[in-house]
Amino acid sequence: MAGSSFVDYVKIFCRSGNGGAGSRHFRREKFEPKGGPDGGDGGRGGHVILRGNQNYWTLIHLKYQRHVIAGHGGSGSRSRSSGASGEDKTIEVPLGTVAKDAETGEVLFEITTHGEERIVAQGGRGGLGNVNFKSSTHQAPRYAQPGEPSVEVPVVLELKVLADVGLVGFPNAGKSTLLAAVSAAKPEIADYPFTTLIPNLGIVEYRDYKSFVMADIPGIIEGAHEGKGIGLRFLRHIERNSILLFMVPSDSEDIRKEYQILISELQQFNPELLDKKRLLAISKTDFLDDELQGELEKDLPDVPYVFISSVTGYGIAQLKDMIWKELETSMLER
Ligand SMILES: Nc1nc2c(ncn2[C@@H]2O[C@H](COP(=O)(O)OP(=O)(O)OP(=O)(O)O)[C@@H](O)[C@H]2O)c(=O)[nH]1
Ligand SMILES: [Mg+2]
Repeated sequence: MAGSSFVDYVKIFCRSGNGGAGSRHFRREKFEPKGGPDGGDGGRGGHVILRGNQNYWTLIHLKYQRHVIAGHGGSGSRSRSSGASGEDKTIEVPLGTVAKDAETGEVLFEITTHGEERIVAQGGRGGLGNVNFKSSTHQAPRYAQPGEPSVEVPVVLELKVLADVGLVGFPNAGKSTLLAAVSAAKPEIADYPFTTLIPNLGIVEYRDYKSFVMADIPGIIEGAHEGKGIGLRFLRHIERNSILLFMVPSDSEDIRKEYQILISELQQFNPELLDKKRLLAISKTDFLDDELQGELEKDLPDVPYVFISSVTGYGIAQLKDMIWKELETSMLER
């Protein structure tokens, strides 16, 4: 199935490394039998780090990665030598990954930019060697600090798709067909509801090498906010989309009403969704003549709209222009 590798939730047990112990060494050399303390510091324990990587789109590469364990810091040693730092472990994640404490559900942070690094499990600090504790009154300290212990952090990583345009519509509205028509994505398309069970993303090429990401999500039905159908689980994927493209087929009994139902589902799920720019595409217009289109236009909701057919290509260029114009405006507003 196209996109069956879409993994948007993983649980990983992370453990940082212990800090290395400080050393209690005393210098003993041939002509200096009481050379004083020279024990170096222990090395820092390794961190477990999350790093944003724009080349990843899902969490599939982490699906079987249940444990990530960083290295322990080395002990300090003679001649003020510090112990080696423990090896850090870095987990690469797609942009839009939210890290939560797996036990409390508390959001730890979110990765939104390429190269951004956040520590999930902090490595233990290395202990100070005895050389640090020497003072005028205490010339020969026989103690050094132990390293700090490691920490264990079970985390849940959740992906919110960072698309520019999210497709919102009832099942069968033609969302996947549109995505397939404008991008290289190959979502499954069929003449029955709920063909799409997991989101599909596609890159839409626009003029002059510009492009944007379109997210095709499973159809939303009346009552989705109460958990009906499968829309609810994926509604969170459109929380981050900067534009919502509503799709209602031209043969719908009542375009305005269908649009209102979609709006009300989104609003009941999360009212902030309605702060986004909205566009309406009336889909499957390949059998529509001008007269019928004129009739439909008389009773459309108050939102910028375009008539399209993903089969003949009718209105697709105009749709892309509209999307790009809105994206440009929202980028300027940011
Ligand atoms: N004639 C015509 N048929 C279309 C058009 N777009 C989609 N269809 C048909 O409508 C049916 C549903 O299309 P999909 O793209 O799978 O619809 P969807 O919105 O992704 O549906 P779900 O994944 O179930 O939510 C398929 O049989 C498509 O071939 C169009 O522009 N013209
Ligand atoms: Mg679909």
